[in-house]
Amino acid sequence: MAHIIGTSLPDMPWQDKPVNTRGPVWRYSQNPIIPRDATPNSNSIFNSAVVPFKDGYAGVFRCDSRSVSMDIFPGFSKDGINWEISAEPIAFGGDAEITVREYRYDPRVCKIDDKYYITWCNGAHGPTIGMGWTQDFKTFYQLENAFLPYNRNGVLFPRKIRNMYMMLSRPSDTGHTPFGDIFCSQSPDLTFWGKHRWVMGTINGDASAWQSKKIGPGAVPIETSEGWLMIYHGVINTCNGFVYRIGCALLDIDEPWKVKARSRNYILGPQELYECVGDVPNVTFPCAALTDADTGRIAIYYGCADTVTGLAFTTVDELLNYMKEYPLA
Ligand code: BMA
Repeated sequence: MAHIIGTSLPDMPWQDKPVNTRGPVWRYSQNPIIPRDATPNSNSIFNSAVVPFKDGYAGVFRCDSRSVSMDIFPGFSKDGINWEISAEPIAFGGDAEITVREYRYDPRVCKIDDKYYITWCNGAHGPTIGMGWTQDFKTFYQLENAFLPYNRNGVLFPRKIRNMYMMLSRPSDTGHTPFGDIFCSQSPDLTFWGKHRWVMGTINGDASAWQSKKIGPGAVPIETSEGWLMIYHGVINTCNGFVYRIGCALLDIDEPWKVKARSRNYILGPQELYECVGDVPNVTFPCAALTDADTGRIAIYYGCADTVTGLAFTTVDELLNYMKEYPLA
């Protein structure tokens, strides 16, 4: 059996797989866990990231306001399900030339050593990858933007690989990008990024049409005995617009731009009302996962219809077996 390489998290959110579940992922029965109006001025709360913190959890949440501006907000939870989200967005310290805010959205949080690094889509003369860190989710410091515009979906690996920090990302354009592949970049210091390697692209044609338009990394990759388990989003363009689904792939442990397996089928997609109806219909968008190394359990946090936040469950074996059952040849 494959196993997760990481820490124990025995109290993480969990429900057993219901009988008659089709596919490797099942939803939390009380979804959505975060409603659109959980803060005084929020229009929507979605595409957000959580991590274990002290004896509970902390997170960084995308809350669009009722003037429909996009920003990121800290939050805390005892159980990973019920969240207290700050009414005030994160204020970063750091170089004043860097901390200028245009817009900020789709945060990820990645613990490396004793710091929690936040990456997000940062407006800086076009979207790019903003970076910052915190140790307490109260005081935050911003680093240089990782890349030139345009880029979205910067996702760090949770440890150095061959002595380099690594980050997955999806280069893009200024607008609502009609393309997108996943790349892997390296840095010795979290400031200078290079050695940009292509990881994987869209699948044209009929083989796996749900990921035919663009793909982008989602949760922080999960280290397993078989390689890095990457949970990502894939998009198809339909007569009614984009549909965002969730897939998984397995990346080489030392050279994570090399893909060892990838699922032909999506693992989760918009099917429930709260995933299909909202400000942007038909979007499931993963930004985080909690894991328990003892049991192989995985809890995926995902934005639903760009409006609310959902939770879904799987295990490392479910995902690895599904990639074997429905391989992308
Ligand atoms: C992407 C991003 C996401 C969003 C998705 C669907 O380009 O803006 O934040 O969930 O579109 O609208």
